[in-house]
Formats: sequence, C-alpha cells, structure tokens
Amino acid sequence: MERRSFFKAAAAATLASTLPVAAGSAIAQDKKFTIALIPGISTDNFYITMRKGAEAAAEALGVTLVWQGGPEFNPVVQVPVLDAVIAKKPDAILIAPTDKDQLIQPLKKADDAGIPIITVDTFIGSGVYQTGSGDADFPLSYIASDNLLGGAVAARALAKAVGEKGKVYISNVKPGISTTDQREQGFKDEMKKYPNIQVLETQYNDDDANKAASQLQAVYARNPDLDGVFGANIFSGLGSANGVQQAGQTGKIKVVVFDAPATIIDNINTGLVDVAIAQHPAEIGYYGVVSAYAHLTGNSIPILIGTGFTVIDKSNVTDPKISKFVYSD
Ligand code: T6T
Repeated sequence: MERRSFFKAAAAATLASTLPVAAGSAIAQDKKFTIALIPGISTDNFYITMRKGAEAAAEALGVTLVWQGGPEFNPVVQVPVLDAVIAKKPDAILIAPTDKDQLIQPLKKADDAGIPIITVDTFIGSGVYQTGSGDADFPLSYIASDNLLGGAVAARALAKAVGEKGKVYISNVKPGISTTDQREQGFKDEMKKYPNIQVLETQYNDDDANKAASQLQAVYARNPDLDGVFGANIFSGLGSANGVQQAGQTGKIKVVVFDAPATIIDNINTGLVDVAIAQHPAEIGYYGVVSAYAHLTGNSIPILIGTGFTVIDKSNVTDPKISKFVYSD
C-alpha cells in the first residue's frame, strides 16, 4: 500500500477500533475542526515529512490542517508565528517548541485562550504533562521519538564504527532544545561504557551546516587522531559529513547522523556517512492530528506517544522496508 493511503486507512481504523465514543461526540463530529501545526523550522525535511503524516490524518478525518512555521529554528522567530496562529483561534495547536523554557509563556497564552496544545518532536519544561505541578505541564500530550534512547543508539553505532577506541565528538545545535539536549545526554551516558573512547567537547553550530563543517575541520586540526563524529540532527550531520570530506578524511573519520534526509542516504552510499538514525516524523504528525481530533471529540488521549527509529547503514539502505523511512523533500 502506498505510504499516504496507509496513513489514511490507519487514521480511520484507529478511530473506528480504539477510541471510545464519548457522549455528545456525534454533535462535535459535525463540526469541521481546524488544527494548526507549527514546526521547528519550515524548510527542514524532518518537519516536511511530519507535515505529510499530519495531512494524511487530516484528510481521513475531514480536518483542516494549517501549517505555519518560520525559516529558522529559533524562539525569536517562532513566537510571532505562534502569536499569529493563536489570533486565528484554531481548535487545537500542534507545535515543536524551539526552546524548552522560552516557549512556556507564549504557549500559556494559547492555553489561557482555551486552545488545546500538543507538543510534537520537542517539549516544554520537563516534557511530563498533565501532572498538576510546575508551570509547563499544561500541554495535553507529547508525541516524539525517545531522544535519550536515540543518543544511546548513536553512541553504540559510533563506538562500533571506530572499533571501540579513539576520539569522537558531538556536533549539536545549541543548548535548550529538548530533543538535541537529550540526544547529547543519551550519547554521553552510553559512551561511559566504552573506556577507550574519549568524547571531546561538544561543538554547537546553531543549526548551520556550514558552521558544523568548519567546526569539524577545526576539531580535526586540533586532533589529527580524530576518529568519529555524531551529528545530532540534520544540519549537524550534513555539515559534519561535508567537513570530513573537505578534510580529505572520508571513511577515516566515522560519521553517525541523527535523521535521514535523502542527502544523508546518498552519503551512506558513497561511504561518507556510516550510519543514519531515521526518526519516524510522519507518524509523529499523524498521531498528532489523530490525538487532537480525539480530544476535540471528547475522548481522552495518552500524555506521551513514543515513535520509533530505523537505523540505516550500507547493509540495509536499499531494502524498501528500510528506505521508506527516508525523509521527504
Ligand atoms: O532532528 C530533527 C528534530 O527532531 C529536532 O528537534 C530538530 O532538528 C531536526 O528537525 C532535524 O534537523
């Protein structure tokens, strides 16, 4: 079955089979709901793929999906987008907050206006919602990959690639982003199991692949025995891989990348990248819309929905069961 029709069928089946029908829901379902999806950055393949999953569910459920995002992964850019969305009074907001602290107050405005909020990909506060404590537990649900686990998976892959010894570092976006902070944490914790691997200081690139490429070359210049790098998201991974190539170290400095846009897959084929850890962003978008719809029609929803990973390397990159997780352009 084609991916899009799978999501359509799955959306209908989920609702038909698993959701209890609440009293009054027949009335509620006559209404055409509008659900807004605010990505971390609108041009990123991860969020473009998430949008596709959200659109499939919206179409199956007869929901209007509004997609509005900014050109940078930055709270200063995202908050005005959020304010504009709140002003349009959608029935629910799905959002990937670009900072776990700086989006709390702006999202509280939506909550105060009675708009249900679900965070997708990233979270605010601790990410544990609906506990009745703290100032950031008001979103209804968090739908995402398990990023601590993802960081550990990346560490194991890089450890294997470098033969469990040597020097590696993490190329990351910036502190304060829940997902990439957790990936870094999960990676460092797991690396403690490899006493012969030294994890050098993390390099922060502000989601700028060019900066990540220059940083790779600078770290390599300081450490000519550098063995590997973990790029903690698309731009960190792409830039680090480019940096390895520019340094003439393809295949020598091992590269593990979180996320799986087509360019990274090309890089696996050429041997520049060793492993890509694909998230399942279409599932995040799909379950985001289904969850919002369930809530709007009087049903309870889980406070946490975890989606999985697919680890891609040269051995499985051509398998259609694996390559379907490559992100959309
Ligand atoms: O890795 C994803 C996403 O999970 C993260 O929160 C931000 O970066 C990406 O969008 C990839 O660029």
